[in-house]
Amino acid sequence: MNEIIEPKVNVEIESGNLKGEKVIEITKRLRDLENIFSDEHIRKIMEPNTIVYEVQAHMPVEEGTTAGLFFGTTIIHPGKVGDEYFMTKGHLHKKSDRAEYYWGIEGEGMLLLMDKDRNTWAEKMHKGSLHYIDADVAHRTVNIGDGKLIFGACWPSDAGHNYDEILMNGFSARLIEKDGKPILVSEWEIDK
Ligand code: PAN
Ligand code: ZN
Repeated sequence: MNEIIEPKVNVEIESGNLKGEKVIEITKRLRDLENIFSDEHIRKIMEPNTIVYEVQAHMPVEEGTTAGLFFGTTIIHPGKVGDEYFMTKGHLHKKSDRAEYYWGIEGEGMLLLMDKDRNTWAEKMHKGSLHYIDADVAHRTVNIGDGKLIFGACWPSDAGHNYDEILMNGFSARLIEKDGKPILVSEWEIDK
């Protein structure tokens, strides 16, 4: 039967906000982010309910399905733990041959990338920036601005997330604010 139907889900282009079927929402607060920031002592004395980031994702197929795609929006709130900017946990994909696209929607940020040899570098994120994240490259996003950082993402539905590797060994560099500016500092240079 020939039929013309409404889309089942809509993305508000200006904000990345997703509305419709099969959209999930995740909120990460300071209390959920143990051992992510360099200064655990400061994180623990901050208000634990502070929202660090929120994710919405349109998941039309079950996680793990081959040949499907997921589409998501992440909002990182402005803030710092000590001199380290609010950021995502960061991960590798469980399937090491699965890549991903990110694109900037609003705000100012950095995409922290780390390859298998633990070389870490950062790409600037802003409205309209496009980032191809190669397979087997760890990725984390950092809000370096005064307002929200919002970005979109699209990744294969069978990519999966490996958080353990980053929780155990971290990235080899962190983005911190020094003299009012973001700098990328190697882990061994950070005073604990
Ligand atoms: C993104 C991330 C999202 C949140 O959708 O999952 O920005 O970051 P964490 O997953 O590191 O908490 C993505 O990269 N999906 O694969
Ligand atoms: Zn990813």
